[in-house]
Amino acid sequence: MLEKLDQTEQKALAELAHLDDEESLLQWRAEYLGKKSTVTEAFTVMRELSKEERPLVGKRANEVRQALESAMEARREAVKQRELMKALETDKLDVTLPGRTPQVGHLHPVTQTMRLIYRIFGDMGFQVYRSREVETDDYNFTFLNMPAHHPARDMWDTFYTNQEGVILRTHTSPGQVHAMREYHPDPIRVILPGMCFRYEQVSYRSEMQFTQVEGLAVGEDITFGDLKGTLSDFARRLFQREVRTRFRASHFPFTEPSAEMDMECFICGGEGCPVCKYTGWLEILGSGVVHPNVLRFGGYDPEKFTGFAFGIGPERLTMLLHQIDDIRNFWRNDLRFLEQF
Ligand code: FA5
Repeated sequence: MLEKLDQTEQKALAELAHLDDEESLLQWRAEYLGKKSTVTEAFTVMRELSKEERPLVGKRANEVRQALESAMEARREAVKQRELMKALETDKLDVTLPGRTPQVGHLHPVTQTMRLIYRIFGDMGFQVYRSREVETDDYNFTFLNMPAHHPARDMWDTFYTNQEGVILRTHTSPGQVHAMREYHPDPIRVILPGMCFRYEQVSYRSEMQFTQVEGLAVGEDITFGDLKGTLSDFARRLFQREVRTRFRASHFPFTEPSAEMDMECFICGGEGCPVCKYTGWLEILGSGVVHPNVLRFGGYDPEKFTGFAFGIGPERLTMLLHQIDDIRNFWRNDLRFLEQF
């Protein structure tokens, strides 16, 4: 047995010197230190040996086991070091290589138009006033001079929530009353941008979800002339040239008198297309002189104060600015469209 142990030790150590990965090391351990190895066999057969032989074999078997175990640990460490050196050699990081450019997006074309609008009105002294997209029926209609069952409510098809009296706002006008209630009795000059929702037939020029930028000026001696001057100047500043606009008499329950402003349709050059419904003009906003009842709901005395208000459609302006012939493109999320702006 002693001889066999000596031979095994020599053979095992010789083999170990050639192993260079973890898997073959494990196989080696199973073979020379596992259940069927000579070392384990030596401990099993010891019982059958004579009293003299037993301690000798026991001692030798222990020595061999320890020698093999520590040799294996040393080999394992060496293999690990070699692998590390190899990795350092092959996976070298070349910091001089040009980096990969991250894909940065850009602002949505309508957001870009909104920002142009903020800047123009900012220059004219209007502050941005944010107001909520989910509104009460009172703010969206009643305080805008449209009591329950008023037929004018039919102008705006509405999304209702399952909470009584809570709706998605159909226009940014409810913000007028929020602003008035916050600022009264001081004069006001604000724009109120944001999303609006209408349960409407979608078309080339109309979406169910779209933005508006409301404007509101309240003070003493504010007239319809101020409104017209402000909006004409706005159009000039936005398009950076003289553009043809026209004011059409209209009706809104919360303004008196009321008007809509159309702009020459640049999409067809005035010749007529589906966007302008073959009229050569595109409606871009509704406006008027604030109705005395709305001033009263907002906390202002209509004997002393007057005001004007307007609601612009930034999608329509973006269509004119970039000659886009279908409003539905804005929500399609098609990169081929969006990347052009
Ligand atoms: C209103 O919403 C009024 N609140 C505007 C107003 C404000 C009048 C203050 C008086 C005083 P109207 O429904 O016409 O009005 O919409 C105003 C503008 O929003 C339109 O001129 C158009 O540019 C845009 N707009 C309206 N509906 C849609 C739609 N479905 N899709 C895209 N833009 C729309």
